[in-house]
Amino acid sequence: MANENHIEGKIDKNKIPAHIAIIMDGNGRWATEKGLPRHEGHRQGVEVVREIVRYCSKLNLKALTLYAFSTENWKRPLSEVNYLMSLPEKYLKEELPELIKNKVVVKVIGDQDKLPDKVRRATSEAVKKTAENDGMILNFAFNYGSRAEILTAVRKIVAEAEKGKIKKIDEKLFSSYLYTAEIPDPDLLIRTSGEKRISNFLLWQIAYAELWFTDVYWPDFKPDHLLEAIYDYQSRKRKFGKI
Ligand code: V0D
Repeated sequence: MANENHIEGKIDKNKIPAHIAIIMDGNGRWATEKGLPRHEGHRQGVEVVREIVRYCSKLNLKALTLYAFSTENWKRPLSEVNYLMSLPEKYLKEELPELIKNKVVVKVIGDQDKLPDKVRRATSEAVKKTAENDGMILNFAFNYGSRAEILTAVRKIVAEAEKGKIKKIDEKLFSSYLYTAEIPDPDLLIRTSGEKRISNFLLWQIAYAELWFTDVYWPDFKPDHLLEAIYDYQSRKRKFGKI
């Protein structure tokens, strides 16, 4: 890591948020404003995923969750959906060896049943090959929707309760039925590209998260922007402590 970086020196390395979640928005707009087809924005978006994953792994985050594809994204033109579906394989083909070297644990949350077989095979291979690692959890939200996740959990809990298998329904039990069961809740949620919405992302899990929004489009997002968000997170936490 280069150390002339001004913002880097202001960060308290002992108070890095354990889990950062990112809504990677603005790829299409980035491309359109440059007169490029939308898929060029997605292509550049993958490069940024690479860079940010490496950087977070070096910062010793416990978990990084990236919102890659929502259940609403199927409504996009077929050509764009098809291009998006090629990205997990492309990313994993190029990055899996390095992820393994860095002890990263790859996870995927969302409804994987409705994904093309080819894509599911690629992601489940990565999940399997990294499951025993002990480094950062890299969690891709892929065909993910938070309300559907909550309803799926409710249905499972009701089914098991009817069989008399559940004693007490509390927050801990409920959390254990979500896709994110093994992952601590996010401390910091970042959304790029100026929209100030949650868009059905991790509704239960962000109950206590700090929210950080930037106008920067995802393809222009740099490690320095991440540090800016972490710096802001740390100064908000300090204010809380002083009450
Ligand atoms: C495009 C910007 C990595 C957002 C980032 C299918 C939109 C790049 C993945 C990925 C996407 C997903 C699962 C996995 C490994 C990698 C990815 C999609 C889009 C949607 F196991 N980037 N990426 N998936 N974009």
